[in-house]
Amino acid sequence: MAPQVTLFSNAGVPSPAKIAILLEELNIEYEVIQRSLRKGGPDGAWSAQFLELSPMGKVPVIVDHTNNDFSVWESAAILLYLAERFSPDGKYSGKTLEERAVVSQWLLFDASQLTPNMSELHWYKRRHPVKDLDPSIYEHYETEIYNLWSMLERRLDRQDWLALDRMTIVG
Ligand SMILES: N[C@@H](CCC(=O)N[C@@H](CS)C(=O)NCC(=O)O)C(=O)O
Repeated sequence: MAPQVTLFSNAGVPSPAKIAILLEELNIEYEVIQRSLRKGGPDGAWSAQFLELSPMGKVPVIVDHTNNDFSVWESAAILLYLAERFSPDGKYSGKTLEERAVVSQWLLFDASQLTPNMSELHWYKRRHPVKDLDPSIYEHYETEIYNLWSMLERRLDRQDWLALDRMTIVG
């Protein structure tokens, strides 16, 4: 069967997995196309053709073949789009104003707090360690991340799913 959705991804990075989990949950027929990050050429994320789909030259990006090849980049926006398009009853994105507010709250918490702090620490500590960097730089990110994960632990001590009483786009 022709795929309903194409997911542009890269096997070595985490963000596209969030999209693949939702595509599976929604039972959407999809294909995954790998893009080489920080490279031009036919398979590169910096090729002129890919930059038309993803102006930052990053993954994930989706193309919805059931909607005139409409494309979306930025994982939080992709999650919202897929949930609203393929599950319009609001099961995954919230059925009421209040449910949608709680889902948005955790979605934005991830996009603005959790993932950026973890990415920065990963970048400087694992991928590009700076010799003799003041340890307080690492400590700043480690403390911040510890506090954010503690907050998630406290939430998940009280309920099975992060946002609502069921799985949503934020888990
Ligand atoms: N906020 C974006 C981040 C996208 C992003 O940074 N993707 C990484 C992989 S997880 C990437 O493509 N990195 C390549 C680069 O920075 O050039 C999202 O959530 O979609």
